Amino acid sequence: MGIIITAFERSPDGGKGLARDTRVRWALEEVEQPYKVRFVSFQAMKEPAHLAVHPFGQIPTYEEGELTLFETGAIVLHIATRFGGLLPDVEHARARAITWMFAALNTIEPPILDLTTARIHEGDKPWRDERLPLVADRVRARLTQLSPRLADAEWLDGAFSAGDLMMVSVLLRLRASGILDEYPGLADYVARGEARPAYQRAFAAQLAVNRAQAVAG
Ligand code: GTB
Repeated sequence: MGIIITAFERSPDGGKGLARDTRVRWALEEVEQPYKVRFVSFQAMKEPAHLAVHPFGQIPTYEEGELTLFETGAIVLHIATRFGGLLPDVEHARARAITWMFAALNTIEPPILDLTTARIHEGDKPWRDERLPLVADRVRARLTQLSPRLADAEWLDGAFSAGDLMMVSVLLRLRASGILDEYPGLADYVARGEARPAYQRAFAAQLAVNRAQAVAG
C-alpha cells in the first residue's frame, strides 16, 4: 500500500528544509518506507480537494490506503508506530520518546514560532524592536533548560528516536536567528541529526524539488 504525502509546490524557504514535510520525509527515510509526494500550491491548499484531507488547508498530509492524516506530530507518531526503528520496544522508554515528541512540539516550538513571527512577519511593526528581545529571551529560557539534557548524551533518551527527530526539526528553525549557536551543545545535537543519512536523503529530496522550481521560474 503506497504512501503519499503533500508538500509545497514551491517552498517559501527555497529548499532549506524548514517546511514541515521535511519532518515526515525524514521519518519515512528512517524507517525505509518509499513514498510519493503530491505537490500543492498555496491556492490549491485552500480548495475543497485539499481541505478534504487537511481541514486547515496546510501541508503536510499523509495518505496510506484508506488512512488520511494531517498534523506532523500525528503523522510522525503513526509512522513510528507502524514501522519499526523510531521508537523503543520497551514500554516506558517508548512513552518517554513520545513525551519528547510532545515536548518538541508543545514546549520548544511555540516560542520559536513566536520568534519567527516577530522577526519576519511583524518586521515592519512599530513595536517590533521592543517585542523581539522579549520573544528571543523566551526561546533562550527553553534552550537553557534543554541544554543540560544533551551535555553528556548524544540523544535525548538513549538511542535516536522520533523524539530526537522532532526536537532536531524544531531547533533547526532557529538557525537563521543565530540563537542556536549560543548553545554549542544544542548546535552539535542538531548537526548530529542533520548528519544522519535518512535526514540527508529527506533534505536532498525536498531541495531537488525547490531547485527545479527555481530553474523553471
Ligand atoms: N500544526 C501543523 C503541523 O504540524 O502539521 C502546522 C502545519 C503548517 O504550519 N504548515 C505550513 C503551511 O501549510 C507549512 S510548514 N502553511 C501554509 C498555510 O498555512 O497556508 C510551516 C513552514 C512554512 C514555511 C517555512 N519556511 O519558508 O521557512 C517554514 C515552515
